[in-house]
Amino acid sequence: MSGELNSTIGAHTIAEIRSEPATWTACLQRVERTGELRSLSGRLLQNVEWVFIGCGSSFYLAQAAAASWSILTGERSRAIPASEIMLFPQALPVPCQPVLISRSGHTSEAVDAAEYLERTKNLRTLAITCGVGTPIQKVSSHCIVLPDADEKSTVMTRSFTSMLLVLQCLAAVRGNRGDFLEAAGKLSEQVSTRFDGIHEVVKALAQRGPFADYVFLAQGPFFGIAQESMLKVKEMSCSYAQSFHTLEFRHGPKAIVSPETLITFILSESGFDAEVAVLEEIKKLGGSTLVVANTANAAVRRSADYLVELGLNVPEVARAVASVIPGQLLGFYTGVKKGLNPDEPRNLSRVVMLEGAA
Ligand code: F1P
Repeated sequence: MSGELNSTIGAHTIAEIRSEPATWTACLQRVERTGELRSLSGRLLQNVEWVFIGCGSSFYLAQAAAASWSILTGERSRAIPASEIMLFPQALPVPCQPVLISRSGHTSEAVDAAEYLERTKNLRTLAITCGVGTPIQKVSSHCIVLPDADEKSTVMTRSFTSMLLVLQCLAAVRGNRGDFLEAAGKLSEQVSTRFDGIHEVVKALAQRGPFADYVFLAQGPFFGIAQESMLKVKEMSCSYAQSFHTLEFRHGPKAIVSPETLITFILSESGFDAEVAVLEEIKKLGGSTLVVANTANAAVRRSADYLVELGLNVPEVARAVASVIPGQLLGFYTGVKKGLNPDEPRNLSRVVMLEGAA
């Protein structure tokens, strides 16, 4: 029956979403045991721009990682889709420190980009992946492998948050942000205790849908999180979904606001007042709203039709991984409501290999 979850529909995906906090712990324990973040931090380039590269979810992860990198280290950074490296190589800042992100380690655009950077540009790349012994590991000079975060599902959930958290920890090591590292260790427990509350709000919201259009808004390190939330809803529920920087939404996109549009605000603390002003404006225009905030105030409560309050006692940038869970659950439960199986998204495969790739 549409909207009801039987034991097989989406079983892998929901289990992988639920396992996120435990997976973060497993990944952090692994890199702690190997000491690789410390050894890598010293071996990677200084005084150059860091370029985070990926495809799909891994590109949105790159966006969140690049913003986090600059915040935690003070170093310059940007995110580029792997295809751009091949099609517009002149847009790449050289020298730079490239970081390739790929859950599978097989995506041909990512592997080709790594090969090009190593061989043609003579740059030593760092890769992060969940697969063991994959092509990207063979091509890249350095590689962080997180097998605990690998998934059976086509859509990325725990692999996204785990790879992002580990890259943030690498940034924290490099930027001497002991406070971040301490907080990262506490995140799993804090999110575990709040998971059921988040789940309840999002499941109830999905039951009210589906909406004609889903919009995700955020700024700074949360923009990549809005992008990934948008992708989760598209992939798992075949819905029309978009994302924008929150204040950019005023510059044209707000024309689409209506009760049939669900607008999700992922609020930061740094930009809280300015972002809440957009929320209030959109509510007045008649949009349906979901707010994901660490702590809500009266204005947020007035304008949020649905509210997820994370209540995490960690630095702002460490909340990024928790902030994507509502979008993952929204994609999942909207797909189920529409009679789809989120484990088998339409037209998608787990790995994208371009024709002619090995
Ligand atoms: C990730 C990705 C996913 C997407 C799709 C194909 O590739 O592009 O984002 O959901 O199913 O794969 P990668 O991280 O394995 O390179």
